[in-house]
Amino acid sequence: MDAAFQRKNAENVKRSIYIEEKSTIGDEVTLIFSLKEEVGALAKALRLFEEKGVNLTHIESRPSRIKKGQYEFFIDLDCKDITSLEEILDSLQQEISGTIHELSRDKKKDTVPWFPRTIQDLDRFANQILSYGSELDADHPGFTDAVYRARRKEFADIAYNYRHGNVIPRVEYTEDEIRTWSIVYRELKTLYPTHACREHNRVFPLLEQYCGYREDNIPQLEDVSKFLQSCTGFRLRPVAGLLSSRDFLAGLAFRVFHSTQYIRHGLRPMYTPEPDVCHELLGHVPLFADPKFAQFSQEIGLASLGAPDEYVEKLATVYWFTVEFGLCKQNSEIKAYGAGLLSSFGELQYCLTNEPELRPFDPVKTVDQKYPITKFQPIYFVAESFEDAKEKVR
Ligand code: HBI
Ligand code: NLE
Ligand code: FE
Repeated sequence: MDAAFQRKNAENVKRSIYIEEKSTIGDEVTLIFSLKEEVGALAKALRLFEEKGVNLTHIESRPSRIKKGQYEFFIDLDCKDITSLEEILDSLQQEISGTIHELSRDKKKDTVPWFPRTIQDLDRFANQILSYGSELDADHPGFTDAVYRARRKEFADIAYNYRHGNVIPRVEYTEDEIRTWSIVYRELKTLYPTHACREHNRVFPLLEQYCGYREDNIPQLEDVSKFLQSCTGFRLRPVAGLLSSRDFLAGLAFRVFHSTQYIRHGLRPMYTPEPDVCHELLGHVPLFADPKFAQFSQEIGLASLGAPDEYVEKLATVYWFTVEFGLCKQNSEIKAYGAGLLSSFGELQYCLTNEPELRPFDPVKTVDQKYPITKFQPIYFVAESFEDAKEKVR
């Protein structure tokens, strides 16, 4: 920003004319000004633009709702020369005593990122999957397993074809897949009573009762989604793999949880870096059935809608250290409530040993903490309660 512009800008702010940051010359500018209703007022105003050779590309008028007897003019113009524009704005204000509100001098910069406004809009980004997905990364145990890869593609296709409102297709899981599930289920169930938070332990028996949670059965997303809807209004939506943080968090704003349907490779049941059906159903689902936790999750989602990238990244970090890897205090003990812990019998054990570092959850500090995504976390943040975490994040 050059000094002259900065000065001008400061003056304009004092005169209650709001001018956005200067941008490359040649951009479209949008502004609103209001004029007293009198013969020739608009013509006089427009002449100012004409004199400076500024081309107006759009003009609309409406009666002012705030100032009786005044009209507001909404105009777009092509601004080739920033100094001319400054002079026009000055004249407009001084000679015609109009009030000016400049909306935008740089459309690109001001543009709010697209975000879903309705739950149906979530159909738009279901196909934008990052790194993992049906194309596995080279260090994945399933990378060289052709059968596993083909299977992953089947799951990806279900997700790609899914539209909001559809019944989530049921999947017949193979013997191998059920064997992997059994191992994960059995190991985790022995840890939950001592390692999981009380909310998780409260809901788990209901999932066994109503949703087919059993050692020898992988529950169906459709059944679980219906159950969740009856508890907190959260629903599941099948997804082929990792979504961007922005897309993923946007789902939460509508109480939609994007859920994978495939299962981890049988070679490494203890821990996988990518979400799979064990992670979603055993880690996330029990907590989304809890009203306080559901509210906390939705609020993170709502805050992300239309937010700038840096802001979304911070929210994703909060999400990571709470919803994914959070620990909390319960009756002077520390318990796991993060889904990444509750679905990995390796990390669930590890997180309550002396090995990792524990810090109090404080969004101001937590948002800037870096974290690894393919190994056990070196640092966990401990929340006082979901309520407390929610208040702090707010
Ligand atoms: N995508 N499908 C899916 N599942 C997740 O759990 C997930 C995601 N994208 C990003 C993400 N989680 C978080 O780690 C944050 O970036 C929001
Ligand atoms: N590490 C978790 C697990 O093995 O279940 C998955 C984490 C997904 C973010
Ligand atoms: Fe997760």
